[in-house]
Amino acid sequence: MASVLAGAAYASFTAIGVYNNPPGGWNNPNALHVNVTAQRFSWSFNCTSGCGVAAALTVQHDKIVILNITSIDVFHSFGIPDLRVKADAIPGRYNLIWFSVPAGKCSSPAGCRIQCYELCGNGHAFMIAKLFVT
Ligand SMILES: [Cu+2]
Repeated sequence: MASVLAGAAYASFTAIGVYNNPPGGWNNPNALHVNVTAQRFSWSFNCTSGCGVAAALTVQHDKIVILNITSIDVFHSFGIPDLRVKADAIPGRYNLIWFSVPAGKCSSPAGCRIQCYELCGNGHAFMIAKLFVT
């Protein structure tokens, strides 16, 4: 029993370590840095290298992508279910999260779905964007 719990604890803390430590650190100059802004009922993406337009984020396979997420109105939550990525989008706060898309994920022309996970008003269900991978 104790070894099961110890195994679960080890796996949990290992996973937290991965989430908290992107390869190369949060200021990795080789990563794609994207400012993500939530507002009722849309997402907008702003990249240093021009990767985004409203409602679509385009990244390369295996690229480290670092998102800096905020909101300009109410609480939202940014999520990419296929990549198990999620972070709150809160006015006045900036939450960092990172991911990279492994080969074979999100590569169909339809891309992957980005959606809001915080009930934010009557358009919440339609607060959807797309992740495209090249
Ligand atoms: Cu919402």
